[in-house]
Amino acid sequence: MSDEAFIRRTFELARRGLGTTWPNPLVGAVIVKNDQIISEGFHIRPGGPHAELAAIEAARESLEGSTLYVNLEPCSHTNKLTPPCAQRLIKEGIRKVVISNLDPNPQVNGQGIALLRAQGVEVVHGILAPEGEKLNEVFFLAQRERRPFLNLKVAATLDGKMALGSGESQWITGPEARAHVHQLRAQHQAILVGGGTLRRDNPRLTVRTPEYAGVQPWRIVVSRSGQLNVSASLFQDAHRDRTLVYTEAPLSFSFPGAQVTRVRNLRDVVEDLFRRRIICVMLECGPSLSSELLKERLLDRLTLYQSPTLIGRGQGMLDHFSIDKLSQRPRLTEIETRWIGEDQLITGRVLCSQD
Ligand code: AOF
Ligand code: ZN
Repeated sequence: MSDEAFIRRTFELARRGLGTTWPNPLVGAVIVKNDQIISEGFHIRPGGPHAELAAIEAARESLEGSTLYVNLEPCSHTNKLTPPCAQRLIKEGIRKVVISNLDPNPQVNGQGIALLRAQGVEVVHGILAPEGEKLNEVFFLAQRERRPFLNLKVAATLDGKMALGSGESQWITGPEARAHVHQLRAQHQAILVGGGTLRRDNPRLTVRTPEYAGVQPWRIVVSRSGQLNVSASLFQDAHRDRTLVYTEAPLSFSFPGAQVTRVRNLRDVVEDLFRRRIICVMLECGPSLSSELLKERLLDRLTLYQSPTLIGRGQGMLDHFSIDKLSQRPRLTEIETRWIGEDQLITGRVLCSQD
């Protein structure tokens, strides 16, 4: 098998950690001897073994002279409980390490590779690097921009409407798309809504899909007025310790202080989320908050469930966003589409214009 094929396998393994590794990256590793995979591993959760260590520990034979494939540069930082992976690979007698991406984490960032090379380990990197970057788009953006990655999820009609003028919005998309949203929730570290959505829909923002039983992302409410309903599910249900509130004016009721933060703007919100090590956020907010986030250039991905129906006059998904020239249009890149029941899922990275 080629280097590309083994690296592709590390991507597959890494993806098994999707939803549980945050704020850590998705990492898979395979160990190869005589062109055969002798062991595999992946990172499952923060505090747990890194992918390389999981693969080493799963091996049933000596690793002397073997090659390790891993999608992210092995770590070299020492301010933690377990020794850095690079040192461990050297100790095991691994002769060659093949990597997709360098680790942008300033504590690693090339030093893992330097450590391996200094000890005579052959290192190759950059294999399928664009695919590796895509797999870890959240981790890479968070490391580089010191803020969380925001994925806006919208259910809208062909003419871009999320609701009637009256506010009625249940349901725009079919049952398959709605089930898919629950899987998507489980893959994110947090789900964010605005105060308006909370008052109108009283959403639970729970994951209700059997294969993700036990997974509960953080729930985040962003409000200007602080006028929220204390009886809302997010403040009362069994997961209320997983609810965070960001508000400009004081909150209208009392809620544990560590979960309530006064902010001046959306930049303050994302800064605080990053400080709390929350880096992968799904937005389920309405047109005004979505529009404001787009204006602030804080939308990183759009995940649109598009129903093959029309509403005409109603609430557009970005009704409060506007531009002066067509050249200023934000654009989706790296688009993927597929059908989910009767609806089409369209997702891509949001690229804001330089104008
Ligand atoms: C992972 N899993 O498989 C690899 C990582 O907090 P720590 O000590 O677990 O270190 C996390 C950092 O280690 C992470 O930000 C990344 O830079 C590096 N590599 N992390 O969680 C892994 N290989
Ligand atoms: Zn490591």
